[in-house]
Formats: sequence, structure tokens, C-alpha cells
Amino acid sequence: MERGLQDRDRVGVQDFVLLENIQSEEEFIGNLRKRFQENLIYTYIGQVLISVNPYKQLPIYSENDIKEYRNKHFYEMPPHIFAVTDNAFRSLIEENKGQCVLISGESGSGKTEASKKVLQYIAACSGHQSTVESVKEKLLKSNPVLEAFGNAKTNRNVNSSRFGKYMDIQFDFTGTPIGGHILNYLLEKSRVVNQNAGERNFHIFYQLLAGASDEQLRELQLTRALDKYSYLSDGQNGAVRGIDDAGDFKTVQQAMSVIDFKQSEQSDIFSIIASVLHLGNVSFAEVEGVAKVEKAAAVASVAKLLGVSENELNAALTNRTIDARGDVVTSPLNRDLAIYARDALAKAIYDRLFTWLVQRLNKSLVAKDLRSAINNVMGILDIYGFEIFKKNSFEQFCINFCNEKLQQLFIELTLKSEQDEYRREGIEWVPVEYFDNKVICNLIEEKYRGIISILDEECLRPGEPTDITFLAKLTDQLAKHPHYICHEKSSTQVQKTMGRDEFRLVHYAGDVTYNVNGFLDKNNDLLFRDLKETMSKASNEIIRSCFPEGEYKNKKRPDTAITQFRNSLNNLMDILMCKEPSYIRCIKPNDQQQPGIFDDELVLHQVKYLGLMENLRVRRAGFAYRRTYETFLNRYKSLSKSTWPSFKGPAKEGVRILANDLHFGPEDFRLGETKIFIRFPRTLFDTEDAFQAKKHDIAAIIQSRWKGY
Ligand code: AOV
Ligand code: MG
Repeated sequence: MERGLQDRDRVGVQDFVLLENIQSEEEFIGNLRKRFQENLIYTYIGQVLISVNPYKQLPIYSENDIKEYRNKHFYEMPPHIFAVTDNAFRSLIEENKGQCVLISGESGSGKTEASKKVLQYIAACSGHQSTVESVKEKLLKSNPVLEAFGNAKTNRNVNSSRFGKYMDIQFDFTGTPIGGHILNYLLEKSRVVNQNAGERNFHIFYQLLAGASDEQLRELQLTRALDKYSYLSDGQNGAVRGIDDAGDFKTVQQAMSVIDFKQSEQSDIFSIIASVLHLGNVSFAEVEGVAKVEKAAAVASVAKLLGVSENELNAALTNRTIDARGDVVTSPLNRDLAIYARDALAKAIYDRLFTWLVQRLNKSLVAKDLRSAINNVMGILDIYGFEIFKKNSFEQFCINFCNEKLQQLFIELTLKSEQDEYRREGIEWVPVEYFDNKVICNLIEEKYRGIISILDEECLRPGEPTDITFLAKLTDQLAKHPHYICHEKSSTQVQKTMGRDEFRLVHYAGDVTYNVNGFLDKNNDLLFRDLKETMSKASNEIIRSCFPEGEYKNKKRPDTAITQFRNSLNNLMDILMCKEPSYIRCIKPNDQQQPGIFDDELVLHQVKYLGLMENLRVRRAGFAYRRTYETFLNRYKSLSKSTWPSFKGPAKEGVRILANDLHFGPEDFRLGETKIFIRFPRTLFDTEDAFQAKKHDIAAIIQSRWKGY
């Protein structure tokens, strides 16, 4: 086990507050690197856990490791995600405070893996009655299902989450998990119909084709050849090293059974997945401006799998009905619009199926008879990480906005809670300068002037709004903003790095150039009424429930995609704000997704934008270490004759005596209301070393006594 001074040269310090020079970025990175090379991927800044993705399996997550961390004091064990979870779990049970574990970091940094470890720990160390076991089993099995439908290979991560997930685990008053609830955020549905080079569609498509039995495939009218499906061929990336699609399919099927998906539901789900593949193969010819379906067989397959009339589907794919003040007019689509309609349908079907899955999981995650016993919840947030690609579109804009919001929450909560603690304990406090990304959040979401408002305004404007008129409005209104860069008003040097149809945002985590192409369409998210109507009559029950009749009859315009997303994010922030947060900040050590490579520059960039140096400075501004009087006294009481072997009286008094006998200088520490605050790490090191030496002596004495018997 790592500890103390002796190992520092080799394994670095396990808490950054123990660094000698907290101004030095080199020292900070050096510490992370040293530990990474020793497979010590976890390091603290106080209570915040930094996790560096090892890109290889480490033997640190066994049942035994879980036992090691159970009910231990935070600092007594090496840093670990289990320690953070244990800490949160105990606050939940002992103090009845709702908890949330917030996991952040860029794409591929290890957030989703971290969230699974949190769940694993909770499941392993809480109640073991059989009803509870089944709840836990379902919670655990929800992951493979959601990942199959919501994750995909991107150029940043082979298993990248393409949706945001917030999961509440619900406990009764004894701390026994009795259920869970999942909220999902904006799935990147455009992936269903096209993928960038080197990327894939959602895993489930490949899993189905690789893993289904011959008979099942025959029923779904599918073949195993990926290149037969136009929706799978963009990325030209069928089989991927490190992904076992057939094996994963078995896992998903098995998970679905555990979650009590009925056989008919499973069959409906896979019919829908197959129908999306067939839909992608529907192509159109154009005769005198009017689209005609070319591949009737593909339409027939879709119709059969979803249980809709083939003729009606055929007509709905090539016509558009508009109900203008009671005047119902149907007009034919040209080829481009028919393709648009087809893709919109495929995206809507997939997206709604995903939401249906989440709701279905939720239904089975709460044991009905226990509903009233819910006493407290622990939330786990795992979103899509900040991402920059060669080409960034509306999806990246949403994802990166989401990351800005989470960073904002981190800033507010860590700095605020630190300040609160000093105030509560009556300790003086020196404020630390930091970059507050509120300015970027405002740029995006401020009423009337923010990018979202401008986008919505353009989407709703009569006339002929286009992506380019939207961009012109942005530039018109935001050109002076320090975090907005436009082509038109930039130096020729900057102009060379971006196109005329692009704008750039200076995000907290780096500059991202967005191409406006598709922003309006994606935000409008229009699905023609004819298709909604056809779907609402499907005999496939999931499809029918996903396309309720009332929807196509309702003339009120739904909120735009980005407005729905913003509202749901703001709701999420409200949920998180009233819980006690634990932070896990994930770092990606290299872009090759390989073990053993620690790219200093890449890591430094993340350390900077995550605000970790500031986090450390705030933590160290006053006092590096703090322990409750009880903990401190318990651990170090053997170091003074006045407190050993026992001390009667308040723990605070014991600590005062101990500090005196250990010759702590008057500037080295402060005694707060409930904790001792130690200014310099050295003081703690010396104390800890003395304790270790003493422990040795005591052990030797005890041993020699035993020998006498
Ligand atoms: P992300 O959730 O942060 O990215 P993941 O959790 O999917 O990243 O991690 C990416 C990959 O890194 C995983 O598939 C594992 O191969 C590896 N990995 C991560 N953490 C660990 C760990 N603790 N031990 C071993 N391997 C790990 V994204 O979802 O793209 O933002 O949208
Ligand atoms: Mg993820």
C-alpha cells in the first residue's frame, strides 16, 4: 500500500494538496504521470477525485477491494472511486442527505466506466434480501441495454455515449436500494442516418446482424452483410477491434430478460431496429418533380415489420399533407424532400424507441409496493463528454453546451462549499482567482441575445430562413463577444482556419468551430404529419405508443430541439443543486486510446480547463488538510502520553493537547468548530510518519509480550 514520505519519489502524492509547489503546472502533471506509470490512476484534490483513464484492466475492482474500502475513513486508504462512493453512501445513510456523483471529463476520459464502478460498489455493499438482489440486478443490467442502443464508436471513443444519463438509485431508510430512475438527455439521433468516416451507427445494429440466429434474421428479412444497408455504410467501419458484437448481443438479450422484457416486447424492439435498416434502403426516383419509391421491397419490409399498410407508408413517404386553418391539402414531394422525410422517420423511430426503452426500464426498476418507502436517493450523472471533431455540427453544439453547464455547476459548488466550510468553522478565508465560464453559458442560453434564442427565432421566422441567414444574425449580434469568433470579422489568419459557413466558440475546454449546415433542420426537427399518422396506426405496439394519435392532430408547434434540451438541462441543474455532490474528474491520457501513453501536453490542457490548479489553490488557500476532531484524535492519540491509551473529555480538547505535545506552531493549524485545519502538508506528513513509527514500536512490544507466553 502506498503511503507516507518514503514512496513519494516513486508514486507521487495521493492528494495534490500535499504538493510542495502548487503554482507549478509541471509538478502537477509530474505527479499525475508518476502515478499513472505505477498504475495509480486515482489522485485526490481534497475530496475531488481525479481519474486518469488507464486504457487497460487493472486488478483494483474486485469484491475484495470493495470490502477494503467499506466503512473506512476517506484518507486512510489510497484514493479510489470506491472511497468516494463509500463516503457519499455513508453520508446518505448516516446523515440522510441526498447525494449525487458528478462525473465529468472529455470524450473517452472514462466517465461511463466510472459510473459503472459507482453502481458496482453500491450494489455490492448494500442489503442482500432476495427482493433487493433483483432490484440491484436490474439496475446493473440497465447499462448493457442502454449502451447497446445509446452508444456508438466515434473517432474519440469506441464506446462513446451518445446521450446523457442521470440515474437515481433509491434507498429505504436502512440504506437498502429499492429502485431506480433514469433520465435520458438528447440522443444524437442523426447518427442513425449518417456517420462520419471511421465512425459507426449505434452498436445495436451491428449486434443484431452479428448475433441474431439465422431464423431470427430471416424473420426480420435481414442478412448479415453490413454493406447491404445504406445506414451502416457511411463510416465503413463494421467490425471493430475490441468490440464483440455477437457476444454483446447475447449480453443485451440476457439483460432484457432480467429486466422482465416480455418476449413480445423484445420481438417488437428488434422488428423496429430491422425496420430502420430497411427504411435506409428505400430510394426514390424523380419523375417530373415528383418522387417515386424505387425499392418497393424495402418499403414492404418496413410495413410488415411495423405492421402498417404498405400502400399508406408508400404514400406517406412521398406526399405531404398540410392542414392550414381547416384546409387539408396533400401535395407530392420531390426526391430531395422524400429522402428528407425518410431520414426524419428513421431518426424519429429510433429516438422514440430509445426513450421508450428508458421508460420501460424505469417501470421495472421501481418495485411498486416499495414506492412509498423511498427515503433518499443517490444520483449518478454520466453525460457525453466535451468533444471536438474535424467537423462539428448541431450535435456537438448541444453536447458542448451541456458540458459548459456541468462545469458551471462544479465551479459554483466546489468554490461555494469550500467557502461555506470556512465560514461555518469560523476560519478566515482568502479568495482565489478563477475563470468563471458563466460568460459562455450566457452567450449560449441568455434570453433574447443568446445563440439559442437567435436560432429559435430564425427557425420560427416566416419567410425563407436558412442556415446562412442564421449565421448572419449570429455575427450581427455577437461579433463583439469575446467568446464568439466569426469568419467575416476576423483577421485573414483566422479566416484561413474557418469557412464562411462556420462560427467558432471559445469554450472553457477549447475552441470549437461549428458548421451551421443543418442547424435549422435539426432544431426544427420536423416529421411530416403523414408519417406520424401512419405510425400511429401500426400494429407494432411500441411504435403505436411512440406515435400517439393526438400528436399529428395537434396543430401546436412543439418546442424546438435545443429549447427542449436547454429546459431539461436546467431542470437537471435544479435536481443536482439540492444534493450533496461528489466529484469525479476524468482525464484522457492520450488520443490513441492506448495503455501506457501519457501525453503531457494533452493532460496539461485538460488540467487547465477543468480548473484543477484553481481547485487545488482554493483547497490550499487556507488549509491543506482538515479532519474531524474524532478522526484525528483516534488515529494519532498514541503520540502523546496525555492522550494514550485513552483520553476522557471532548475530542477537541484532546486534539488541542496533541497539537501542543507534537509542537505544532501557532500558524500551522486552526481549531474550527468540529475540525482541525492543518495549513502545511509537512505537518501532517511528520505526524503520519511518527504514527507509523509508533505503530511499529507498539506492534513490536505486543509481539514480544506474546512471545513470553
Ligand atoms: P467516456 O464515457 O468518458 O467517453 P468511457 O468511460 O467510455 O469514456 O471510456 C472509454 C474507454 O476507456 C472504455 O471503453 C475503456 O476501454 C477505457 N476505460 C475507461 N475507464 C477505465 C478504467 N477505469 N479501467 C480500464 N479501462 C477504462 V464519451 O461517452 O465518449 O464522453 O461521449
Ligand atoms: Mg460515456
